[in-house]
Amino acid sequence: MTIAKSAPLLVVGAGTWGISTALHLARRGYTNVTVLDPYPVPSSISAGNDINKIISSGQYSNRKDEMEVNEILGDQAFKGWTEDPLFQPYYNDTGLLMSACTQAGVDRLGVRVRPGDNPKLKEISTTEDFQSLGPPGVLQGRFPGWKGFFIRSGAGWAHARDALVAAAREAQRLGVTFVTGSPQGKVTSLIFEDKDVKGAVTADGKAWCATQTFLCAGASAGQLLDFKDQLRPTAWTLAHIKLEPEERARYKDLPVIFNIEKGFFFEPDGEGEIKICDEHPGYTNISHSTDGSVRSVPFEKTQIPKESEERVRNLLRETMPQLAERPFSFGRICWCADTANREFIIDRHPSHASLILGCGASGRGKLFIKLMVPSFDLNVAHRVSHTGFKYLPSIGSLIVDAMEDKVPPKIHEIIKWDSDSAKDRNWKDTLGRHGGPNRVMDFHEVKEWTDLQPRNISKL
Ligand code: FAD
Ligand code: FSA
Repeated sequence: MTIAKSAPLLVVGAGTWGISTALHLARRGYTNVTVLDPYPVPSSISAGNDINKIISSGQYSNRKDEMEVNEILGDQAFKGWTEDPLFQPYYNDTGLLMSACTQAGVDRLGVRVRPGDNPKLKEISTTEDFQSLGPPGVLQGRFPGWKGFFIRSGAGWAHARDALVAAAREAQRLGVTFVTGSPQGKVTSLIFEDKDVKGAVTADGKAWCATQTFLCAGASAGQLLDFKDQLRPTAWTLAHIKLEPEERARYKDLPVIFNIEKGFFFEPDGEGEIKICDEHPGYTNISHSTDGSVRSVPFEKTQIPKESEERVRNLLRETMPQLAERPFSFGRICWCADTANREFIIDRHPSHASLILGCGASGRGKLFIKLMVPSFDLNVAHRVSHTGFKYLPSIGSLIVDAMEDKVPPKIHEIIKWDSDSAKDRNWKDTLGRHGGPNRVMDFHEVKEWTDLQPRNISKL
């Protein structure tokens, strides 16, 4: 399908993938692009609106088709962080510890490394090994039962919020119009007409007619289109601890510490805040409709469950006990959209020809990684997760390829609309994740929440 460069194009959602889409449309010379979002950029409900996100390079599967696709997408993204002048300033190549504790966890541990000898990879097992990954006196914990690998370079973190805003500003400079805030940017429905989608209507009643519409609304996408159970909004939590001014320099250059059963944390940001996430299979907010259908409904909250606070503090007790009892300076829940097989959905809708989907950024998980670290006896296949922020520099290009009908067939096969994959979906599937109670939790079960000071993260 040939789309005129001046055709009206509409992007629903100015989050991670919507901004990337707008940027790449503009870079390819499309001159009439509008992006709608109920919140000013960076949206307070965007999963990407965060001080930092893990960035890691490619990972390798033992299934040739998936391995190839993963390498291509991973390489494109990493190239963006390291070579695109727009994104380079936000990437920090600090290194990344990938670790686990139980045998099941270790068996699930995926390391983005080619089988065989990799000089960037170091096996870590003793308390002293773990402690020496950080600057002196920072990782004071005993790391009880931890095992892992340190990826020395080619992995680290990006300042997520700043990178998002920089990409949106660049898209704007190249001519993209952002209509944000509610009601004017809040899409209430797509315009379904003649079996197609002809744009979207916003909460102020305005109809935005478009030649092509991109749905990039993250965990909220399912409120605008029937995904045939392909999306399950699932939430995780994050908390911040603010260091004292005199402590900040000491914690700088801490690599990303990630235990796939317990959680992860980063070096402090410019304001001296350390972000910590607990890891688990996630929280849903399930509601049952009278017609028997089941859905998980996202909501906004700048608090976290008390049980989550306890998991974060436990992670700190094992790694940086000196911070374990400090008050949190911020916390929130953060929603992703999990597909049934954890593959992305980047495709032209099969029955609405002018609708392009950029959804399901939950994680490329059908990847089976062969680890060749002899002492761990991991010479077998494992599933890992690979979530969507790290693709910010490049994913929009693939989404625009979907509009231009030029996604290479081998990639299309893996990221296509695939409602069969969600048939009789198990809404409780952990999708290969570990941690917490090792089951998908639901917010209806949460009895107690933190009482943290709210903060407006939608304004810079
Ligand atoms: P979002 O960024 O959430 O964007 C969706 C947008 O749609 C928002 O701006 C929202 O305001 C907008 N929207 C909603 N409703 C409407 C509407 N009605 N009309 C118009 N617009 C609407 N990934 C990594 O790569 N590395 C990490 O370290 C990492 N850590 C994570 C930690 C946590 C706690 C969580 C929850 C996720 C993490 N991820 C990470 C995953 C990553 O953040 C997401 O995969 C990615 O940001 C999703 O991008 P998106 O564009 O699909 O959704
Ligand atoms: O490897 C990574 O990029 C980690 S993404 C962080 C995370 O919190 C996951 O650990 C979690 O399982 C979920 O996918 C949300 O993102």
